[in-house]
Amino acid sequence: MLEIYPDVMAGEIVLGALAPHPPHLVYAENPEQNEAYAEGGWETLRWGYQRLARKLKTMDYDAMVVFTPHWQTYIGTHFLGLPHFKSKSVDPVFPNLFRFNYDLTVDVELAEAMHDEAANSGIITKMMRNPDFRVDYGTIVSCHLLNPSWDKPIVTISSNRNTHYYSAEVMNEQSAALGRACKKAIEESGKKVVLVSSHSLSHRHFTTEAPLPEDMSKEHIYNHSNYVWDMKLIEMMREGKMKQVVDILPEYTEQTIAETDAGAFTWMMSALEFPQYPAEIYGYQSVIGTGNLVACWDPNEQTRELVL
Ligand code: 2X7
Ligand code: FE2
Repeated sequence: MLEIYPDVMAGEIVLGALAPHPPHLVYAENPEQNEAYAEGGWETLRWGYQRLARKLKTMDYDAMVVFTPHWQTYIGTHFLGLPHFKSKSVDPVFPNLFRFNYDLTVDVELAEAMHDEAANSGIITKMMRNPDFRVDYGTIVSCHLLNPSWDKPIVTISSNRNTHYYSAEVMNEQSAALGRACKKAIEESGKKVVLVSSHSLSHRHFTTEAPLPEDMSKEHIYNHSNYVWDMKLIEMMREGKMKQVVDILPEYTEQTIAETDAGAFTWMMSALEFPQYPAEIYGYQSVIGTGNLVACWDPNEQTRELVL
């Protein structure tokens, strides 16, 4: 006789996105939430983002989980833990470009589930319950460009500064463990989740700004070495060699001062179980000298595309 089991809804990661957050990209889009005005700029990245945002609109998901380098915590990993945050986010380095009025919702249930699973696996964690907490611009830029209508709840995860306190190797281990814990929590939550790794690739940047920041005749990668490293990584992403990419991240991070120092990329790759399928590449461009890639990993073979 057939046994009937209750229909358990398994949660899943439906997409992982690499979503760089130079505030320049939001500035160049002129959304109503931002106070500054631009004459455009950085179209290669912005058009790539727009295409990825259209893909996301066709997908069924419950929440976006963003790991950001610009919420830096020195004791443990923190998770946004209140349902609503509203304030003005001002980029400390580029206040001329980014003064963004945000009003966002958080999936607190999912944040708590990831927090608890990470804590159970021995990671030091904390929920952020301060209603006056100002959400970092990394979260806001990546979420705005992936989902300009802000119609999905988010969760932000902080960057525990292991690279700087210990080493890039320790960061790789810690963020891989966090990725495993988040994956388990998502599966048990029954929710469909998009992961967002919010950062640039190579990250040396110019220390002076062009008189008109969006003057594209002044924009170029900081140096050729950074460019070659970025291209090597992208080639490996196309080939589906994500375990190998994560293995060389400590060296890459040191050579290019990459923003992979924050742990976000390792976290996302670990949660996706180090994809062996090709990444979807949406665009690469420099912003004030840094190397930036918009890409995603789609675990569903039916919807995975060759974009560029
Ligand atoms: O945070 C950033 C960044 N990652 C890259 C370029 C410019 C500004 O801000
Ligand atoms: Fe950054």
